[in-house]
Amino acid sequence: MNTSSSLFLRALNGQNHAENGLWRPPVWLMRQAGRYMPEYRALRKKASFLQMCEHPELICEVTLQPIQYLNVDAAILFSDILIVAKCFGLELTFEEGRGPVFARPISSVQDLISRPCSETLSFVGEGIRLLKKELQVPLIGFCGAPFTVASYFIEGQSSQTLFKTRTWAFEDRQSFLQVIDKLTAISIDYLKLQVEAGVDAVQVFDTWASFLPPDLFEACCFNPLKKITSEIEKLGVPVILFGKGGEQSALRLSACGSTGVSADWSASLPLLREKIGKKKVLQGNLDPAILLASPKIIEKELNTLLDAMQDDPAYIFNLGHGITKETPPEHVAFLVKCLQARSPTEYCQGMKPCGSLS
Ligand code: 1CP
Repeated sequence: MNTSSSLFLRALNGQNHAENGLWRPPVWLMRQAGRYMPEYRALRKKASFLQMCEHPELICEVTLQPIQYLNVDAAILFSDILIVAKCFGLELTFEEGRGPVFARPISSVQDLISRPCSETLSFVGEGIRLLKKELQVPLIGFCGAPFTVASYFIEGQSSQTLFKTRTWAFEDRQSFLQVIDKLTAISIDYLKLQVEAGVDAVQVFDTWASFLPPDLFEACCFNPLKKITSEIEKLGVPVILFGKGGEQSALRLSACGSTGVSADWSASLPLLREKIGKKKVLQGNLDPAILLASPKIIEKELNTLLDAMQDDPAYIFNLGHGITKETPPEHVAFLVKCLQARSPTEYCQGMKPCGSLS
């Protein structure tokens, strides 16, 4: 993909400069494909979430849904961070109202015997190849970071506290780090598969990294993320790291050497810009709860954020976390249109004026 024709790739290069005095950041949204979209729910009536993740044609179709509906500047592969459970033969289901559930959570490093992604996750590569034929915007690949993925393998489900995970890390650090090492190796293998198939950038989700104290963060998050980032950026593909936990978490992640960092909604992006310096790409961080408010509030909060980041050549607009399933799709479309209306005229053609929904 040609960097100069993509706002997203330009920003990843730190080169999204104003043209004729006009500027807007690129936009894509975490969970831009998902249950808030009626088109997605219609497909989900016919297949389970995991069945959808395992079919190249469905991966392609669902990834394209928000591109067609929202006209965002990048696509993110439709999949899940827990799909790597397949490499270890772990039995995973997604249950209504409960989320991911592992039949047998892991309790020792011996529970993790891996097979290469080329054998277990080839459908992801096929999905990416189909997408690259269809897409006019860059495609973002992704994986979960070793610590965040380990927490689901160990807890067996979503957890507010990660007590089992943290206790293991304290009680037997050596075997815990072996688990992290295995997941680091599979993350690199999996991202390489995605890069070979054609993704233009990669986001690594370390959603729960901020749960760890500094020394464990260094061993379980910083070191593996640094390794994953350097292996992937060596291939010429930029990496963005995401974690919850405000500025402190974003600052910790920014030290791992990636091109970009994505902050959750509790961080101040201007403050982060000041602390991190001009070079690092910053992404985020509108509170997804704002999308449940009225269009008037959405426009006001969006403009506050954009005014604060005005003319930043290395800024990518996103939410501070994924779109929730309760979000009205027309609010999401409204957000994207308001943002694009700040742009050079070529992006504004055919748009209704902002506020037309309020
Ligand atoms: O239809 C359904 O029932 C499934 C809902 C759903 C969807 C659409 C889940 C279940 N995952 C996804 C897609 C998904 N997940 C993407 C696709 C690309 C996109 O459009 O953004 C991505 C990037 C993810 C990443 C993901 N999955 C993360 C990291 C980001 C985050 O949310 O913090 C995590 C932690 C997961 C695990 C997961 N997948 C799904 C659920 C309910 C959960 C648990 C979340 C939790 O514990 O809070």
